[in-house]
Amino acid sequence: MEARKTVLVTGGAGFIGSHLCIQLVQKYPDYHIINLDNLTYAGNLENLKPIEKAKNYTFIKGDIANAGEVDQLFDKYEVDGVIHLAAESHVDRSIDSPNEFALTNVIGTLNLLNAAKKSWEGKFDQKMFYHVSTDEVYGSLGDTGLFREDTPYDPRSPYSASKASSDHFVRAFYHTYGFPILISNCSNNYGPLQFPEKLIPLVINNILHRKPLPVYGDGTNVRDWLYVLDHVSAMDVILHKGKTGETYNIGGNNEMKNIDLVELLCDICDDELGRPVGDSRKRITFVKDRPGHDKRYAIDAGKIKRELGWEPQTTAELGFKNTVKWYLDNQEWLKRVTSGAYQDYYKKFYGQN
Ligand code: NAD
Ligand code: TDX
Repeated sequence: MEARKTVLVTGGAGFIGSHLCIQLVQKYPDYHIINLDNLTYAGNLENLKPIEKAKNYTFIKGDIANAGEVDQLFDKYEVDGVIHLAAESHVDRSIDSPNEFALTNVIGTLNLLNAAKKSWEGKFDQKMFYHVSTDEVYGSLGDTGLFREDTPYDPRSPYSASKASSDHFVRAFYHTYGFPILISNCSNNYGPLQFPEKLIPLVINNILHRKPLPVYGDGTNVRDWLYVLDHVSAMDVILHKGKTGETYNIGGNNEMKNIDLVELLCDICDDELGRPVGDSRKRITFVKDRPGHDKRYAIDAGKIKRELGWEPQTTAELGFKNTVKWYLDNQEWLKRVTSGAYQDYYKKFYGQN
């Protein structure tokens, strides 16, 4: 992508999207960054305070599942690139209400593809649709092995099924219409601004309030953790250097069993909070397992390193410490997002949500 471009980020008020918007707006003053987000429970404009008044940034409240709204945006703006993150993203919620995941993650993606294709007809060579996906589409690993870009898809939760389906539609547009696409499949992100339904902020929040720390099953499930700003730098590199039609896996080279991670968080928190050694570990509680709980995710991120020169920069030690510190220093943020006060504000501001 060249300079002076209009880049549409979808889901830019969520965890990863807000870090991405801040980075793009500040690093590329020549770009116009448009953030399209429906402000679901996971979207929080407070996350975007550092850029809310920036001249090269526009926020639009809109629903990707509404084709009319998406078409209107593409009629109004000459969009050059899309980085598509908007999604329902929590596996546990997908087990409860799979249809919402199909609507946003599949139909929403299709609406964006249709609108971009119509608007970009005749100029595909100057455009890019970058779809941000997850390693969960590859399914579940045993004790060994890594997900590669050519690992067959085997999604096992409604969430990962919806993400897999959206990946297939994006690739289908490339093969069928020559539509310009990029896809990345990333492992578990962590860092500031993550909604406290996900393991790491949930555990930190519960430690703070001396509540039980729920570990699903026996705690031996493994995730590969990547600091969110490393994901942002990978997306930046892929957008600018990625080869049209290609998929890149992004990972942290940082596999951990859930129980080991929760114990580590307990220890960092106790240290930071001046609590006795071992105090929080006493509240670890093994609870009923997540249905269909994928055993292990692990990424081979060799392709993006070889071809685009990207690898994670943040060590686990620094990343987890920074993350814990951020939540401890931002307890008001935690309080607001868990109380739903920010949802009430949006309802008042936008009339509905
Ligand atoms: P998130 O849940 O924090 O944020 C999602 C954002 O999308 C929210 O701001 C929400 O308001 C918005 N959104 C939801 N439905 C919408 C709709 N219908 N129209 C417009 N906006 C809508 O998610 P996240 O963790 O930041 O993940 C972002 C993307 O990255 C997702 O596509 C996810 O699948 C992918 N991903 C996440 C991780 C991770 O560990 N969090 C890892 C790999 C890939
Ligand atoms: O309370 C909990 N206890 C627990 O043991 C929660 C919320 C989770 N877990 C386990 C389940 C997982 O093995 O911890 C692990 C991480 O869980 P989540 O934070 O819910 O993440 P996960 O299901 O692995 O999915 C995440 O990474 C990939 C994101 O939510 C997805 O959007 C992303 O695609």
